[in-house]
Amino acid sequence: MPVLSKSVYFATSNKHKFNEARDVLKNYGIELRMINRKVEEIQSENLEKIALHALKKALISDKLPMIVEDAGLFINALNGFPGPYSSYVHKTLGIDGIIKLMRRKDDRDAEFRSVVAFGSSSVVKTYQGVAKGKIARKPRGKSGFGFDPIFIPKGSKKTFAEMSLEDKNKYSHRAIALRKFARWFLKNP
Ligand code: ITT
Repeated sequence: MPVLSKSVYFATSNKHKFNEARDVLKNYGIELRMINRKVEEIQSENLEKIALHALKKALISDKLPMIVEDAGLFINALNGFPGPYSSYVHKTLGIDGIIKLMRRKDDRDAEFRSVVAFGSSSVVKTYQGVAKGKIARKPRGKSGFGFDPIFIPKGSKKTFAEMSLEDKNKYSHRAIALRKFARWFLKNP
C-alpha cells in the first residue's frame, strides 16, 4: 500500500466515478477526497468546456486543490450520440433505448471520452482520456454504472460491467485522463 503523500478533492455526485478515481490515484500516492456535489453543467458539444465550467463553479469553495471530471459515450453509427448528453440520455432512453437505436447497425464502434479539470489557487489544467471499443448487442454484467453493461473496450471480450473496478481501470477513459493528471501533479508541488 503506497503512502499517500498528497491529496486532492473531487467534486462529483457520482460515487462510482469517485471510487474509480480513488483507486487510480492511490497508486501514485495521491489521496482523493470526495465533495459530494452535483456541479452545474452547461450544455455544450465540448466536454472540455463542460468540465472547465463545472470546475469554475466548484472552485467557489475553500476545498483546494480540486478536480472535476466530465465524460461521455460517443457512438460512431449514431454520429457521436449521446456524447456530451450521455447523462440525460442515460436517464431518459437508458441502455435499452441505445440498444434499440443500434439494432440494425453493423458498425458497433464507440468510444468513451473523459476530461479531468484540475484547479488550485494558481493553476487550471485539463487532461483527456479516450477508451475505444464496441457496443454490445445485449447488456452484460452488473458492476459499474451508466453505459458499462454495453461497452466492450478494445482488447477485451468483457463489457466494463463484467469487470472488477481494477480491471475497468486498465482500459477506462477516466483512468487514462487521471494517470496523466497524476504524473503532472506529483511533479508540481
Ligand atoms: P458528475 O456529478 O461528476 O457530473 P455524472 O454521473 O453526471 O456525475 P458525467 O456527466 O461525467 O457524470 O457522465 C455522463 C454520463 O455518461 C454518466 O451519467 C453515465 O451515464 C455515462 N458515463 C460516463 N462515464 C462512464 C463510465 O465510465 N461508464 C459508464 N457510463 C459512463
